[in-house]
Parts: sequence; structure tokens; C-alpha cells
Amino acid sequence: PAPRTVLLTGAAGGLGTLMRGLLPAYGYDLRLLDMVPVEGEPDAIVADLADRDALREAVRGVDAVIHLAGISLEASFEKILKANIEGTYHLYEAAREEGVDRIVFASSNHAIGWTPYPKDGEPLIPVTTPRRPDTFYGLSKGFGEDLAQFYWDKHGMETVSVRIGSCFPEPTSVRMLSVWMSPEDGARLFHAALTAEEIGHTVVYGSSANTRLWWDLDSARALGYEPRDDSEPYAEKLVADHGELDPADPAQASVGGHFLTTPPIWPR
Ligand code: NAI
Ligand code: 15L
Repeated sequence: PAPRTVLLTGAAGGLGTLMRGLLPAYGYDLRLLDMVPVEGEPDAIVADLADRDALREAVRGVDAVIHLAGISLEASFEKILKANIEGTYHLYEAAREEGVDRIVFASSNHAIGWTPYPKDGEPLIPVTTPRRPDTFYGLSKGFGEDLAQFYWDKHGMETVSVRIGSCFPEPTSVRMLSVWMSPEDGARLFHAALTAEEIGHTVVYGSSANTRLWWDLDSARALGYEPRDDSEPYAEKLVADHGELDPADPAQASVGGHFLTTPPIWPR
């Protein structure tokens, strides 16, 4: 049967807030979790991903998990280790212990950030491209994808790892014209990831059907995802304001954009 009760981690964040608004229309009963209170949601569980007991209770009885919680930008390795690497492990362990066998994992384009984007008719980036993380953050997303593969092979728990481009209400940069995922397409993709059958561990890119798309959406479409949006209507103004991307600039030549030139953040 299709999952109905879904735990949404990271519910207070940007994407979590968008998905809290959009996913109930698909018939889901969302249980919310974040380390900070979720505005307007007094029933949301306030817990850190380090709290295994709280995670076990949070996943008890749900049909699936959408795992968005974590640090969503570059940070020190120590912080990334705790929230994204250990935190994602704790979440999978809690799900295993409670028999929850479907997870949608918010991976990121920064797992392949050093990959040059296709120029002049070059082929789209396949989902099988070698990972080239551009930050400790991107590295943690590669770990999450491997963790998902391991829990499938070892324990039969299914995951769709969604390498999200940029999911915000509107594209706000020229790079985002290629990687944008409209919130509505995001909800369509998460719904497909929750309901597709026999997925094992599937890696997909998460974006709309952008005219300037850089990667291959075939594995997402195979789940039943049909994107309906395209960033192109935003192109004229963004290009007029900022110019086209300059492949000679290291911060504009590869998928990860300015994450490539973000200096490593060391702990104080
Ligand atoms: P965000 O930073 O707005 O939200 C993340 C949420 O996770 C926050 O509410 C935060 O309180 C919570 N969180 C952080 N550490 C936690 C911990 N240890 N325990 C419990 N909760 C914790 O990020 P956003 O944009 O909403 O992204 C959500 C997820 O999607 C993240 O995993 C991010 O890496 C991923 N992603 C998002 C993209 C986007 O375009 N928004 C692009 C690619 C990936
Ligand atoms: C991400 O992984 C970040 O979480 C998000 O805030 C954006 O920076 C996005 O990638 C992006 O690449 O635009």
C-alpha cells in the first residue's frame, strides 16, 4: 500500500516549510521533526539527530521518512560530521529498529560539485557520474548516498537519494536557471519517490524540466516523476542583470558554482 504517514525531518527549514505546505495535498499525514520549534506547529517533535531515543519514537509507526534535517551549507568538518554524517546514521538506525523501510534522502548537487557542466550540446551529466564533492558538506551527501546503498544491500531498506539542485520559490541567479527545482516539482518528485515500487537504492537529480538543464532526469522520470516547470521565463531578467555564466571563472565553471571557491571552514 502507498505510504500515508510520513516523518518529515528538517521541517522548520526552507525546504521543509515548502513541503509542509505542499505535500498534504497528496494525502500524506505528516509528522514533523526539527531541532528548533516549527512555527505554527505545536505538535512538531523538537529533537536533535543526535538523540537516538527521540528518533526511535519519531519514526515509530510511520510508513516512510523524508530526511531533510542537517546542515545545508558548508561548515566545519566537526559540525558536518555530527549533524549530517552521524545524524543520518542515527536516523537510519532508528528506522531499521522500528521497521520503517522507505526513506527519501535529501542529497545535493554538491556531491558532484566539481563536475563541469555540459557546454554546447555536450551530453547531460548522468546519475552514474563519479562523485566529486566540492565541500565537506558535499562529502557528507556522498556519505548519505553510500549509507542508503548499504542499508538497502544489508537490510532491504529502500531509499531514493535526491541530488537536489536549488529548491526555492524562484531562481535568483543565472546558475539556478540550470539547477532550479520549483517547490511544486519538488513535491511531485518527493511523492514519486514515496510511491514508486521496487526502487532499492535509486539516485536521482532533483530539478524542474529547465531549458538549461545540466543533468539527466531519466532516473527521476523512471520513478513516475513528471516535472511541469521550467526556469526559462526568469532567464531574460537574470541574464540581463548578471550576464551568462563564465566558464573561465572557477566559481562559474562547474555544477557546484561558488561552493567550489568557498574556503574550508576550520573549527575555532
Ligand atoms: P535549511 O538549513 O533551511 O533546513 C535544515 C533544517 O534542518 C533546519 O530547520 C535545521 O534546524 C534542521 N537541522 C539541522 N541540524 C539538525 C540536527 N542535528 N537535528 C535536527 N534538525 C537539524 O535547509 P533546506 O534548504 O531546507 O534544505 C533541507 C535539506 O535539503 C538539507 O539536507 C539540504 O542539505 C538539502 N538540500 C537543499 C537544497 C535546497 O535547494 N534547498 C539543495 C540541495 C540539498
Ligand atoms: C545546496 O545543497 C544547499 O543546501 C542550498 O542552500 C543551495 O545552495 C543549493 O545547494 C544550490 O546548489 O544552489
